[in-house]
Amino acid sequence: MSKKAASKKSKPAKKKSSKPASAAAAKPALTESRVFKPSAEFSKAARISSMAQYKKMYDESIKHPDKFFGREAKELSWQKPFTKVLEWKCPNAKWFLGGKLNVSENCLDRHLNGPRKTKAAIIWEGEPGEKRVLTYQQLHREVCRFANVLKRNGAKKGDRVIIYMPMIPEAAIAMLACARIGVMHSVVFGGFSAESIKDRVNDCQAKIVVTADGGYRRGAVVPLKKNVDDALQLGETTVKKVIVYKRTGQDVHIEEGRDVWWNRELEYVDANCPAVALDAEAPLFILYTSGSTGKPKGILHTTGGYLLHSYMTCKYVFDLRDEDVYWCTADVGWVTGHSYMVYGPLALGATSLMYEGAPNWPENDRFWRIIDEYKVSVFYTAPTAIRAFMKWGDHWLKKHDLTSLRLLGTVGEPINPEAWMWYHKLVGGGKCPIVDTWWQTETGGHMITPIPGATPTKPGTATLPFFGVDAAIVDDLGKEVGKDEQGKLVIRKPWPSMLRGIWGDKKRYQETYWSEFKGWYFAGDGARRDKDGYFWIIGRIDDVLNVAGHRLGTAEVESALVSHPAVAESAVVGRPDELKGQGVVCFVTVKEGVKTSRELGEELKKHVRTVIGPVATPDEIRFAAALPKTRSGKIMRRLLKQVAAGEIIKGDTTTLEDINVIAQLAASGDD
Ligand code: 7RM
Repeated sequence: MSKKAASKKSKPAKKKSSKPASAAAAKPALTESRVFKPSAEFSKAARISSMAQYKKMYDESIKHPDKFFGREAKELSWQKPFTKVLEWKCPNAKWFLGGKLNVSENCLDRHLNGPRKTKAAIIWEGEPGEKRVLTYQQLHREVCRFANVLKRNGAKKGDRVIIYMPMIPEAAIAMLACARIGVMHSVVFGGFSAESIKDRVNDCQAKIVVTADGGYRRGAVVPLKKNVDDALQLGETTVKKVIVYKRTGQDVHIEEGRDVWWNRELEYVDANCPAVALDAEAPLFILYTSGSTGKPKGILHTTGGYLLHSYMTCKYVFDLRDEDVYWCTADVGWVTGHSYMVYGPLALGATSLMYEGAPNWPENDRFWRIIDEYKVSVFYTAPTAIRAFMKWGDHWLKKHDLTSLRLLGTVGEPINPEAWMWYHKLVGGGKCPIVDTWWQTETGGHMITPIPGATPTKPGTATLPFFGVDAAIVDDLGKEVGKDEQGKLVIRKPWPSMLRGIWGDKKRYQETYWSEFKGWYFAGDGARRDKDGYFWIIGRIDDVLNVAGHRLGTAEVESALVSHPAVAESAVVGRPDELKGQGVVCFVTVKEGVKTSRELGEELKKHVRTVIGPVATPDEIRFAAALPKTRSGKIMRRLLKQVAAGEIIKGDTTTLEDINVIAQLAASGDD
């Protein structure tokens, strides 16, 4: 990067030739010439304040990972020091061997010996408007008490607990309580349905479910407890206890002998609960994420490496300080909520803001209102939210003072340069660095990201790899592609917070991530690098959609559709969507004798919502007489994508069994 191309005041150095893409799905702007350097003021105060410093640290992290990570890991609190940093037998990594520690102790107890004791750990606002602040001391107490409630209800080291909660502090309390006693949690997003809960409960053989009566979302009440009841009625279950937090006060069914009230249980326990010394490789949590089959994968993360990486990235990427009010808008049900609302910020002793509800409740300015009121200084959100804010109009922001912001972040999908510029100018007032962080449920934390006091940024690129991350873009044979050429994104070395497996499925772990290229992690994303070596993530190259920053397997939606009695076969594809990045289009063939209609289309949408949850709601159902298939019977998704996007069919169709079906599909839009 030439010095000339970057101005000090964080203004575009050159304005020409930057054609912002209008939709998120547009190709990355490799011609992007706008470069934004962090201001001298920001750099000076930052932990890493120059590219030279970043490069030096990066080189060490790659060449001498033992030394680099061994040193960083000493900043955590160890009950027994580790004796070896890494043992790598692909695909199995062990970090910090011999070491013992506890994640909850690192997030809580160790902050109680100094001024952080009375500092806000969690600032919370409910959707209806209630406010709560939990200091580190208070959070510690609540976590200890709830850990004792878990024990009282039979939780033992190594057990699995499902957490299905609204965005209230008790979600974080439940997670930390599990971590404290060596119980694994699996948080299920509150927008998932009974059926999804059941699948996850059964897959991980959970003993306890922690939930609430309900939660608030866009003025309505989400019937969480009812969904749990329904889930547990769907066949045999391993669940012995359901612990229910009273959030909304609505009527719920209480199953004698199985269900207990969180609030009542607290009366039976005290606030003493030692943090169990756990092996650095002890499992911490399972989080389910979509893959290219109908069955979500239970991604397994362990203790020491995961904690170190979430801690380190909060330190270097968000450059979090004691004075910051940090807000990550992700739900706790996604990995971002795990690493960047709970574990990372608390391990660093930061103040983490948590908001329960929707960004447009009661009005479109709720987020700006919160930033203004709490003087949020570091703000982390998703491109899909930014595009929605853009659409709602600038006047919503202008009513509020956003000058407390000093750093902005994005995650979840590629950000289109137009949205990046809007975020930079209108939210950041032109002065805040933006960290566009590429990572995955599997990676546990940031992998490709700017370092805010060092890396010059360009709208639309996640820029350069984080410490220890040996990222490359390769062709199908594993050869690195040239500048500006598209290829597959791989990681060639193990990193501390990498997934340790797929729960109960060693084979799938090996096949999904480590078989495409021997010895390397295959991320499932396509990408390119520009002349400065910056990574431009293009998006998934497998059958996984990214709808409003949420991962969704096309096969999951397909299996939900075929579970409806009217459906014979279905194929689900994504189509570019201005707001959500991708929309869900379902091609459906019905069974003999079934009549297609707009009503049936609506019914199928509702059916998918019921089976998977509102996140998976199809945008469009298109009925077809047949689906286009190759001679070997494979559905030709490439063609369907083009049909769904309204493009003219191009490319090779010679392997099509029945070319006529294409013409019929193109004309079949039902709504
Ligand atoms: C954290 C998270 C992972 C997938 C990943 C990408 C996409 C995430 C970015 C991004 C471009 C980014 N976990 N993705 N961040 N694409 N730029 N900054 O999102 O497991 O739910 O999704 O999301 O395709 O593979 S996730």
